[in-house]
Amino acid sequence: MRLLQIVVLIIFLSSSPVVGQDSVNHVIEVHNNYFSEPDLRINPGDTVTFVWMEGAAFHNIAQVDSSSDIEYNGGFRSGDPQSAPFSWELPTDYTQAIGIHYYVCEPHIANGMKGKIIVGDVVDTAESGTSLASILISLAVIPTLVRKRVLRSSKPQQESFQPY
Ligand SMILES: [Cu+2]
Repeated sequence: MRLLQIVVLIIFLSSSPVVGQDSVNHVIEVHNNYFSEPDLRINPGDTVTFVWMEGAAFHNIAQVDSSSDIEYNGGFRSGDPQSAPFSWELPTDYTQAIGIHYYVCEPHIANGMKGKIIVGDVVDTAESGTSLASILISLAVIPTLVRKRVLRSSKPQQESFQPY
């Protein structure tokens, strides 16, 4: 009977919802020919709302395949270009999809009006220059750490001897 109670308790605990981090509501301001957060990193489950700021005219958000792409090829799109006041929330399909989502403003991509939303703990290849450097540094440090540990573990155990 005691065992049954324990099993029931374990099942109850494992089925109770895990308390994760609170989701964050991000706002990307749409200005004339730029986005306020062109490199936004979010956690899956956060929300992203684009808000057309006062005076912002004739903009939209259209997903593209890469940072250098300029043409919508399916995916999310806010619709035809709009002027303030207007807002558009990125569908949850995308805010929960781990990866890098690139987008442009179709009328103003020639002016460089574009951005990206990085969902989750994804390494952005465009930033891999710094990442590569940090990997190389870690690789250089590891042998030193290993050597220290080996030396420490091969020392005689007399350190633990405590004479009274
Ligand atoms: Cu625009």
